Amino acid sequence: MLTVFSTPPAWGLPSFSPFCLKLEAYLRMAEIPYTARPGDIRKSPKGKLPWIDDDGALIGDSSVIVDHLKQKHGDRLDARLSPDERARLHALQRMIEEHTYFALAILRWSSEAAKPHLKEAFSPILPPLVGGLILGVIRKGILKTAQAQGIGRHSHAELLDRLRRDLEAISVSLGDTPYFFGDEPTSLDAILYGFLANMLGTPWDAPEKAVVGEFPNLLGHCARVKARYFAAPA
Ligand SMILES: N[C@@H](CCC(=O)N[C@@H](CS)C(=O)NCC(=O)O)C(=O)O
Repeated sequence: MLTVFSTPPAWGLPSFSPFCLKLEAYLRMAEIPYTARPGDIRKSPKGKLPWIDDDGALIGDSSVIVDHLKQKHGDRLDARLSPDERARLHALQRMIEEHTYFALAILRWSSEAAKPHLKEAFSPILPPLVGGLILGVIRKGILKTAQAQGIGRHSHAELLDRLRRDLEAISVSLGDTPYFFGDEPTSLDAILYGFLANMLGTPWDAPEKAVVGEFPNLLGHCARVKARYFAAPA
């Protein structure tokens, strides 16, 4: 049996982490049965969420997990892609996971309006008395890492502009097809869903929501994946 350890459901999403939601989307698209459980990050092999327990094998990092699943079950989503399409998938994945993510994380974790919603979302996985303190430590850690990397030194306006440029590249690449590379989803569609649903699903008036709203085909993509893969429980 495959168990996914992730952030718990919140704000109408199965998980409020883009990487955890990406993994759940991949599993549903590839029709691999799983159970999702809130994860204690201290037990994660890479110290981050998500991780999986697959018949006793503990594996961390959503991309390492997807590679493992491809080895075990076959490459159900990406096998048909040409070398050129694989190159585009790789470049967009790196941009989304290593750049868009950090712009999003800074905007989320530095928002005053987000604070009560993050506290509520984290409450099932944090101890009741010191949960608020731990959340403060997590917030500091994320913002400090972003400062050290460099992206955290931009203003919010600059971050929103960087986010807009990433989304524009994704939007142009998606075009007017239902999914990247055609009529059926690939692993890139799972990644994009994890991020878009998290940007659009925030219960506070997050500025990143309006930026996504500038790209009708991205709104359509998010709605399409949600209707097809997340209408029913796993
Ligand atoms: N490369 C990792 C990134 C995972 C990641 O950054 N997860 C976040 C939640 S969205 C996390 O666990 N953050 C806690 C921390 O950094 O201490 C993956 O693809 O799984």
